[in-house]
Amino acid sequence: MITINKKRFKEHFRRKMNNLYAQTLEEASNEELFNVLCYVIKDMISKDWEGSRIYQEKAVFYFSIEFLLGRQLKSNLLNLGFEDTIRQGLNELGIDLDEIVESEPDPALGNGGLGRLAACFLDSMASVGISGHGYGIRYKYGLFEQKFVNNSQVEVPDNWLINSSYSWETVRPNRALLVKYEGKINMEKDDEDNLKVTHKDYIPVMAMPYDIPIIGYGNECINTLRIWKSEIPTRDFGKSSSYAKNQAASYEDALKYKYYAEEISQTLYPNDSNYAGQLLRLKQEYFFVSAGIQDIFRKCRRYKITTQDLPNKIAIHINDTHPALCIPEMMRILLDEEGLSWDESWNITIKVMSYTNHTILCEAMERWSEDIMKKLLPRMYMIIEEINKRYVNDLRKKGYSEEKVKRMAIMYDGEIRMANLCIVSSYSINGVAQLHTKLLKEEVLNDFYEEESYKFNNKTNGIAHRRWLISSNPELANLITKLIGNKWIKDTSHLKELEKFVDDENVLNRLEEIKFNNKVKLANYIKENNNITIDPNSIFDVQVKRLHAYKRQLMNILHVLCLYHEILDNVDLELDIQPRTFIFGAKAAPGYYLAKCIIKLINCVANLVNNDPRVKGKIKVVFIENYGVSLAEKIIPAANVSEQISTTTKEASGTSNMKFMMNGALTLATLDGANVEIYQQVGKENMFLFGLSAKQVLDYNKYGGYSSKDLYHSNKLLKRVVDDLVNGFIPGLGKEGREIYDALITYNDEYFVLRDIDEYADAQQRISNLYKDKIKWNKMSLINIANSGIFSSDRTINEYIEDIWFKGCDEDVQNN
Ligand code: 26M
Repeated sequence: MITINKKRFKEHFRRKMNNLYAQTLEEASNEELFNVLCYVIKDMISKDWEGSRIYQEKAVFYFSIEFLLGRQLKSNLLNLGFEDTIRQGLNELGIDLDEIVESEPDPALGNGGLGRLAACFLDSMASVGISGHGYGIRYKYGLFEQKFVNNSQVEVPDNWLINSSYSWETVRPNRALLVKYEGKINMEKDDEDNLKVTHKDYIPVMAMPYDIPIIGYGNECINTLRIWKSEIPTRDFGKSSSYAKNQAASYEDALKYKYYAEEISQTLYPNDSNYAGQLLRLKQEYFFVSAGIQDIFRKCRRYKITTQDLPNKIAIHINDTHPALCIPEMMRILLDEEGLSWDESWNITIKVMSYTNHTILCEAMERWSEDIMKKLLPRMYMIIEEINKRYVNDLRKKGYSEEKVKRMAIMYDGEIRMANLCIVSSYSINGVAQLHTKLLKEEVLNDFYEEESYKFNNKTNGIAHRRWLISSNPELANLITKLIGNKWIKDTSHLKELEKFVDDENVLNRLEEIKFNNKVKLANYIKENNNITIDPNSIFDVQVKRLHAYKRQLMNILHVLCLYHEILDNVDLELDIQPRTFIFGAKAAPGYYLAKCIIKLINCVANLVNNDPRVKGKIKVVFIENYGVSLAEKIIPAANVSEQISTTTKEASGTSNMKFMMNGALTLATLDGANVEIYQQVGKENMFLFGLSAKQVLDYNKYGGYSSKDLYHSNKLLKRVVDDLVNGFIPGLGKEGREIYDALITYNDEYFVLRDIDEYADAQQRISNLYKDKIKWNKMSLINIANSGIFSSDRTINEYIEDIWFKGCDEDVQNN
């Protein structure tokens, strides 16, 4: 256990300030204070943070093109158990820890769900105590900062490395590696008749590793997130002829080359659903994959692990298809560098790789043009081609129809299908919630499921409860510990014991009070940042997530418009409406026009409703700018209602649904993604369900039969709000209204907004009615918290460990 002593901490802190900045504490800015604190903590953990544990047991390497870490200070202090001592120590030095916490940059090296999940998994791998490490990219610019200008989204670059470094990271120039692009592949027989593969005339790019410590909760486990920065090679990596050639190039060529190299880790792609096929993206994918796989082999050589023993010593996890090139890259090293045969290499690779699918949206499936692959990564191309050839041969031997072979092939019609590559080459394929996995098995990947059903399994997502409950909602965490002790922190299944208090009015009142306090804090933030006054006594109804048509923020705002009409229609009657604040937070991919139109619509409706005196503040709409991890930590603890309203079948899992539940919000949901598991935990009487079933959606998609126009013409209230989009009723909304109108009416409402909105409105009405009965509401809230334990990512990670990583490939089953 790492221990801390207040007196020594204070001395250490002063000394570090002097070492780093040659100044006194009084002269330091908050950013400098943060940096100093960060370095002091790194000093304290440095003994425990070294690689020696690797290979004592099996090590897991989690490859992800995104890690949405969020701020680390609070979470590190919590996991180390240092928070109280450091808070006091700093206090005695005249420094407020909370101010330092707010000066930490928030590394936004991810888009949303997938990247945040990777960060929660790192926390849990360290906290359950396995040697589990992340490999990713150190983007110079993370996800853009969002600003609203004239109600529309404007993207500003996220310059998170403004001081060119990040205090948690340690750069390791000695461990830089070379990644090779383009060039030619030479195959020659050597004197002993062995095939020798060499890569000639390639463009070398250096991968520079930056390590971030990942600290486990209450144990000595400190793992590493290694993210790579791309640079021109600054030293000779062995016999790199191309490097020498580039040294001799003209000044202009040297600049071009510098740009070529540095561009690779420059920016995170801000897409989270649409595959676009840009060359630079493929460069990024190979960049961190090649560096990571080479790094793993280097470690294995250092610890004298034989290639045959690899499957017993390491597990490589592919987070969505973005790191799929792990497969051919591992094959390349085994074949070309280790000199193994194809069969030997394949048998090792397939026992090491596991893959998670995160989406069934067709447009998100990665496919790379064969021509691009051949030119940029010629050796990867050859290996994929060989994997495909052998696989397709096997399928044909089994007598499958050409139709079926076509569907299952890795390469087809000039394209490489990365999901197919992952499925064929991994021993485990998992979905991220029960329904999602079922859809993979029965619909999207059915051919593969019929072929190798033993590979498929479900791992319902989870969240780092230490960050999402203990750090972000300390009052609630303290209440829980006061009621049931602290066992739940290590094992969240103990939360169930809270159910004992379901009839305890003191506890219920305290729960309400804590929620109210969190709402006041959020209201203050919104006042300061948006200059909108909101009433903490109103229902805080929250939808925060990426903006996408399938997530149906549109249905939410159209319902707000319905309420607005209702108020105006009855302006003299003083309707007994439960006051509500509708809170939105969402970034749209910069190229996703419809999503941007919906952002503008929400902002315009907010202006209209918030400034109409006839509304008398009964409903308010707030769109919080620049939603991200740090904001989520402020918003989620303050929510009464959690909006999880995606078109059934479209949201693979969702994870904010779990965060809200754990913080005592009640869920308003379709039976989609992990909402199904929430329903299994609390029953329909403790949440608000509505909307089409999965089967209904699948049937509409297969057989047709849905007409949004018919609904629009037959439902007056619906027609009225849809017409509002185009008749000038919403000031400031221009052509964007038409775009949305067309999506709903002209293009037959792909996501069934109009089909579900009536039932949605009913569910909203039930919420309003229930909120009047505070005791009942608080009981439901308590039941939700008590049953949220299974959504800890510790549970998820333990399942990955048991069923996938440490179990490995079950050969007997495979041979059946
Ligand atoms: C692909 C190609 C080019 C550029 C970007 C991408 C891309 C980036 C991120 C595609 C998808 C990306 O993320 C998808 C995602 O976040 N999926 C979400 O994963 C969560 C964790 O499993 C689930 O909870 C969500 O339901 C799912 O939408």
